[in-house]
Amino acid sequence: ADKRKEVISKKEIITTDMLEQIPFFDRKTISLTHNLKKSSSGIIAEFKRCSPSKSIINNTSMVEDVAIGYEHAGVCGMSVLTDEIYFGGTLDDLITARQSCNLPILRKDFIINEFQIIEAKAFGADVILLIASILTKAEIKQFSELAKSLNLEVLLEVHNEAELQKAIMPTLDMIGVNNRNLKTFEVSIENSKQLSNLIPDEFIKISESGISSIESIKELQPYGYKGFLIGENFMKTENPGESAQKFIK
Ligand code: IGP
Repeated sequence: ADKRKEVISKKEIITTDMLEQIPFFDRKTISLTHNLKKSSSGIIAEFKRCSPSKSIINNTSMVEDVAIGYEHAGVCGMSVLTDEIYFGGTLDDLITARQSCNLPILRKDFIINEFQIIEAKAFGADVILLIASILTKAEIKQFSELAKSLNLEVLLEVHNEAELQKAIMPTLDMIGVNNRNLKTFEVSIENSKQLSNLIPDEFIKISESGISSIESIKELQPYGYKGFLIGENFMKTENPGESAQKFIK
Protein backbone atom coordinates (compact mmCIF):
# COMPACT_ATOMS: atom_id res chain seq x y z
CA ALA A 1 0.00 0.00 0.00
CA ASP A 2 2.86 2.36 0.82
CA LYS A 3 4.50 1.81 -2.53
CA ARG A 4 1.27 2.61 -4.30
CA LYS A 5 1.04 5.92 -2.48
CA GLU A 6 4.50 6.84 -3.65
CA VAL A 7 3.61 6.07 -7.25
CA ILE A 8 0.45 8.11 -7.08
CA SER A 9 2.17 11.07 -5.49
CA LYS A 10 4.94 10.90 -8.07
CA LYS A 11 2.36 11.10 -10.84
CA GLU A 12 0.70 14.06 -9.25
CA ILE A 13 3.81 16.17 -9.05
CA ILE A 14 5.08 15.64 -12.59
CA THR A 15 4.18 18.72 -14.63
CA THR A 16 4.67 19.46 -18.31
CA ASP A 17 7.34 22.00 -17.28
CA MET A 18 9.28 19.16 -15.71
CA LEU A 19 8.92 17.00 -18.80
CA GLU A 20 10.36 19.82 -20.88
CA GLN A 21 13.51 19.74 -18.72
CA ILE A 22 14.24 16.11 -19.69
CA PRO A 23 17.15 16.22 -22.18
CA PHE A 24 15.32 14.14 -24.83
CA PHE A 25 12.61 16.79 -25.02
CA ASP A 26 14.86 18.98 -27.19
CA ARG A 27 16.36 16.24 -29.33
CA LYS A 28 16.03 16.32 -33.08
CA THR A 29 13.49 13.66 -34.00
CA ILE A 30 14.05 10.99 -36.66
CA SER A 31 11.50 10.72 -39.46
CA LEU A 32 9.67 7.43 -39.88
CA THR A 33 7.88 8.61 -43.04
CA HIS A 34 11.25 9.38 -44.61
CA ASN A 35 12.49 5.84 -43.88
CA LEU A 36 9.28 4.26 -45.16
CA LYS A 37 9.41 6.19 -48.44
CA LYS A 38 12.88 4.95 -49.28
CA SER A 39 12.49 1.40 -47.98
CA SER A 40 11.41 -1.67 -49.92
CA SER A 41 10.50 -3.71 -46.83
CA GLY A 42 8.59 -1.09 -44.82
CA ILE A 43 8.81 -3.05 -41.59
CA ILE A 44 7.95 -1.30 -38.33
CA ALA A 45 8.88 -3.80 -35.64
CA GLU A 46 7.20 -3.75 -32.27
CA PHE A 47 8.37 -4.50 -28.74
CA LYS A 48 5.56 -5.93 -26.64
CA ARG A 49 5.64 -8.33 -23.74
CA CYS A 50 1.99 -9.30 -23.66
CA SER A 51 -1.37 -8.42 -25.16
CA PRO A 52 -5.02 -8.75 -24.15
CA SER A 53 -5.64 -11.36 -26.85
CA LYS A 54 -2.58 -13.56 -26.21
CA SER A 55 -1.55 -12.71 -22.62
CA ILE A 56 2.23 -13.34 -22.36
CA ILE A 57 4.07 -13.22 -25.69
CA ASN A 58 7.63 -12.78 -24.45
CA ASN A 59 8.86 -12.10 -20.94
CA THR A 60 12.52 -12.87 -21.42
CA SER A 61 13.79 -10.55 -24.18
CA MET A 62 15.34 -7.28 -23.01
CA VAL A 63 14.20 -4.14 -24.77
CA GLU A 64 17.80 -3.04 -25.43
CA ASP A 65 18.65 -6.33 -27.18
CA VAL A 66 15.48 -6.18 -29.24
CA ALA A 67 16.12 -2.56 -30.26
CA ILE A 68 19.69 -3.40 -31.33
CA GLY A 69 18.44 -6.52 -33.14
CA TYR A 70 15.73 -4.64 -35.03
CA GLU A 71 18.16 -1.92 -36.05
CA HIS A 72 20.69 -4.51 -37.20
CA ALA A 73 17.93 -6.24 -39.21
CA GLY A 74 17.34 -3.00 -41.10
CA VAL A 75 13.75 -2.25 -40.12
CA CYS A 76 12.35 1.24 -40.83
CA GLY A 77 11.24 1.94 -37.30
CA MET A 78 10.44 0.48 -33.91
CA SER A 79 7.17 0.57 -32.01
CA VAL A 80 7.34 0.42 -28.21
CA LEU A 81 4.29 -0.34 -26.12
CA THR A 82 4.16 1.89 -23.05
CA ASP A 83 0.73 0.80 -21.81
CA GLU A 84 1.22 -1.09 -18.55
CA ILE A 85 -2.15 -2.60 -17.86
CA TYR A 86 -2.87 -4.47 -21.09
CA PHE A 87 0.56 -4.73 -22.70
CA GLY A 88 3.05 -4.82 -19.82
CA GLY A 89 4.98 -1.85 -21.21
CA THR A 90 6.49 1.17 -19.46
CA LEU A 91 7.96 4.57 -20.27
CA ASP A 92 11.24 3.06 -19.14
CA ASP A 93 11.07 0.71 -22.11
CA LEU A 94 10.69 3.72 -24.40
CA ILE A 95 13.69 5.53 -22.96
CA THR A 96 15.78 2.33 -23.00
CA ALA A 97 14.88 1.70 -26.64
CA ARG A 98 15.83 5.32 -27.42
CA GLN A 99 19.23 4.87 -25.82
CA SER A 100 19.84 1.56 -27.61
CA CYS A 101 19.21 2.42 -31.27
CA ASN A 102 18.86 5.22 -33.79
CA LEU A 103 15.61 4.00 -35.31
CA PRO A 104 12.57 6.28 -35.36
CA ILE A 105 10.43 5.15 -32.42
CA LEU A 106 6.66 5.08 -32.19
CA ARG A 107 5.18 5.45 -28.73
CA LYS A 108 2.42 2.87 -28.81
CA ASP A 109 -0.21 3.70 -26.23
CA PHE A 110 -3.76 4.87 -25.79
CA ILE A 111 -3.23 8.62 -26.02
CA ILE A 112 -6.13 10.54 -24.55
CA ASN A 113 -4.54 13.78 -23.38
CA GLU A 114 -1.85 16.34 -24.26
CA PHE A 115 0.35 15.36 -21.32
CA GLN A 116 1.05 11.96 -22.88
CA ILE A 117 2.23 13.63 -26.09
CA ILE A 118 4.72 15.87 -24.27
CA GLU A 119 5.73 12.78 -22.30
CA ALA A 120 6.29 10.86 -25.56
CA LYS A 121 8.69 13.56 -26.76
CA ALA A 122 10.50 13.77 -23.42
CA PHE A 123 11.00 10.01 -23.29
CA GLY A 124 12.51 9.79 -26.76
CA ALA A 125 9.67 9.04 -29.18
CA ASP A 126 9.58 10.32 -32.78
CA VAL A 127 6.05 9.28 -33.63
CA ILE A 128 2.79 9.07 -31.70
CA LEU A 129 -0.22 6.88 -32.32
CA LEU A 130 -3.71 8.35 -32.27
CA ILE A 131 -6.55 5.83 -32.30
CA ALA A 132 -9.64 7.13 -34.10
CA SER A 133 -12.05 4.83 -32.24
CA ILE A 134 -11.30 6.39 -28.84
CA LEU A 135 -10.98 10.06 -29.84
CA THR A 136 -13.30 12.75 -31.15
CA LYS A 137 -12.49 14.65 -34.31
CA ALA A 138 -11.68 17.74 -32.20
CA GLU A 139 -9.26 15.72 -30.06
CA ILE A 140 -7.52 14.26 -33.12
CA LYS A 141 -7.07 17.79 -34.43
CA GLN A 142 -5.83 19.18 -31.12
CA PHE A 143 -3.46 16.27 -30.44
CA SER A 144 -2.03 16.08 -33.95
CA GLU A 145 -1.40 19.84 -33.97
CA LEU A 146 0.44 19.60 -30.67
CA ALA A 147 2.49 16.65 -31.94
CA LYS A 148 3.47 18.52 -35.10
CA SER A 149 4.51 21.56 -33.04
CA LEU A 150 6.91 19.23 -31.16
CA ASN A 151 8.22 17.78 -34.45
CA LEU A 152 6.62 14.43 -33.76
CA GLU A 153 5.03 12.54 -36.63
CA VAL A 154 1.48 11.25 -36.27
CA LEU A 155 0.15 7.81 -37.11
CA LEU A 156 -3.62 7.66 -37.05
CA GLU A 157 -5.17 4.23 -36.55
CA VAL A 158 -8.51 3.31 -38.07
CA HIS A 159 -10.57 0.13 -38.26
CA ASN A 160 -13.34 1.09 -40.62
CA GLU A 161 -14.63 3.63 -43.11
CA ALA A 162 -16.56 5.72 -40.57
CA GLU A 163 -13.45 6.27 -38.46
CA LEU A 164 -11.46 7.15 -41.54
CA GLN A 165 -14.01 9.72 -42.75
CA LYS A 166 -14.15 11.29 -39.30
CA ALA A 167 -10.43 11.60 -38.86
CA ILE A 168 -8.81 12.58 -42.13
CA MET A 169 -7.03 15.91 -41.71
CA PRO A 170 -3.78 17.50 -42.94
CA THR A 171 -1.93 17.27 -39.60
CA LEU A 172 -1.62 13.48 -39.94
CA ASP A 173 1.40 11.84 -41.57
CA MET A 174 0.47 8.18 -41.72
CA ILE A 175 -2.79 6.29 -41.66
CA GLY A 176 -2.71 2.80 -40.23
CA VAL A 177 -5.44 0.30 -40.87
CA ASN A 178 -5.69 -2.14 -37.99
CA ASN A 179 -6.41 -5.65 -39.19
CA ARG A 180 -7.42 -6.67 -35.68
CA ASN A 181 -11.06 -6.26 -34.77
CA LEU A 182 -10.85 -4.83 -31.24
CA LYS A 183 -14.11 -6.46 -30.18
CA THR A 184 -13.48 -9.99 -31.40
CA PHE A 185 -9.63 -9.86 -31.65
CA GLU A 186 -9.96 -11.55 -35.05
CA VAL A 187 -7.38 -10.48 -37.60
CA SER A 188 -7.74 -10.25 -41.35
CA ILE A 189 -5.56 -8.34 -43.81
CA GLU A 190 -8.69 -8.03 -45.98
CA ASN A 191 -9.49 -5.03 -43.80
CA SER A 192 -6.42 -3.20 -45.11
CA LYS A 193 -7.33 -4.10 -48.68
CA GLN A 194 -10.88 -2.86 -48.33
CA LEU A 195 -9.99 0.52 -46.86
CA SER A 196 -6.94 1.23 -49.03
CA ASN A 197 -8.63 3.20 -51.79
CA LEU A 198 -10.35 5.47 -49.28
CA ILE A 199 -7.03 6.78 -47.95
CA PRO A 200 -5.85 9.86 -49.87
CA ASP A 201 -2.41 9.60 -51.49
CA GLU A 202 -0.79 12.29 -49.36
CA PHE A 203 -0.76 9.95 -46.37
CA ILE A 204 1.61 7.02 -46.01
CA LYS A 205 -0.45 3.85 -45.67
CA ILE A 206 0.41 1.36 -42.96
CA SER A 207 -1.12 -2.04 -42.39
CA GLU A 208 -1.18 -3.03 -38.72
CA SER A 209 -1.50 -6.35 -36.88
CA GLY A 210 -1.75 -10.01 -37.75
CA ILE A 211 0.99 -9.90 -40.38
CA SER A 212 2.96 -13.14 -40.13
CA SER A 213 4.47 -13.72 -43.56
CA ILE A 214 6.30 -11.96 -46.35
CA GLU A 215 3.48 -13.16 -48.62
CA SER A 216 1.01 -10.94 -46.72
CA ILE A 217 3.26 -7.95 -47.32
CA LYS A 218 3.56 -8.77 -51.01
CA GLU A 219 -0.21 -9.03 -51.13
CA LEU A 220 -0.70 -5.62 -49.53
CA GLN A 221 1.89 -3.64 -51.48
CA PRO A 222 -0.23 -3.37 -54.66
CA TYR A 223 -2.89 -1.69 -52.51
CA GLY A 224 -0.45 1.12 -51.79
CA TYR A 225 0.77 0.04 -48.37
CA LYS A 226 4.29 1.27 -47.57
CA GLY A 227 4.47 0.30 -43.90
CA PHE A 228 3.80 -2.96 -42.06
CA LEU A 229 3.52 -2.94 -38.28
CA ILE A 230 4.53 -6.33 -36.93
CA GLY A 231 4.63 -7.28 -33.26
CA GLU A 232 3.71 -10.76 -32.17
CA ASN A 233 5.25 -12.57 -35.11
CA PHE A 234 8.70 -11.27 -34.07
CA MET A 235 8.18 -11.06 -30.31
CA LYS A 236 6.97 -14.64 -29.93
CA THR A 237 10.38 -15.89 -31.05
CA GLU A 238 13.48 -16.15 -28.90
CA ASN A 239 15.36 -13.59 -30.97
CA PRO A 240 12.97 -10.93 -32.34
CA GLY A 241 15.76 -9.09 -34.19
CA GLU A 242 16.78 -12.22 -36.04
CA SER A 243 13.15 -12.96 -36.90
CA ALA A 244 12.76 -9.45 -38.32
CA GLN A 245 15.88 -9.92 -40.39
CA LYS A 246 14.30 -12.91 -42.15
CA PHE A 247 11.56 -10.54 -43.38
CA ILE A 248 14.07 -8.14 -44.89
CA LYS A 249 16.73 -10.45 -46.36
C1 IGP B 1 1.10 -5.23 -33.84
P1 IGP B 1 0.68 -7.85 -34.13
O1 IGP B 1 -0.56 -8.63 -34.44
O2 IGP B 1 1.71 -7.94 -35.22
O3 IGP B 1 1.27 -8.18 -32.80
O4 IGP B 1 0.19 -6.31 -34.03
C2 IGP B 1 0.31 -3.93 -33.62
O5 IGP B 1 -0.39 -3.65 -34.79
C3 IGP B 1 -0.64 -4.02 -32.42
O6 IGP B 1 0.14 -4.24 -31.28
C4 IGP B 1 -1.50 -2.77 -32.22
C5 IGP B 1 -1.82 -2.12 -31.00
C6 IGP B 1 -2.66 -1.01 -31.36
C7 IGP B 1 -1.51 -2.31 -29.67
C8 IGP B 1 -2.10 -2.08 -33.20
N1 IGP B 1 -2.79 -1.02 -32.70
C9 IGP B 1 -3.15 -0.12 -30.42
C10 IGP B 1 -2.00 -1.40 -28.73
C11 IGP B 1 -2.80 -0.32 -29.10
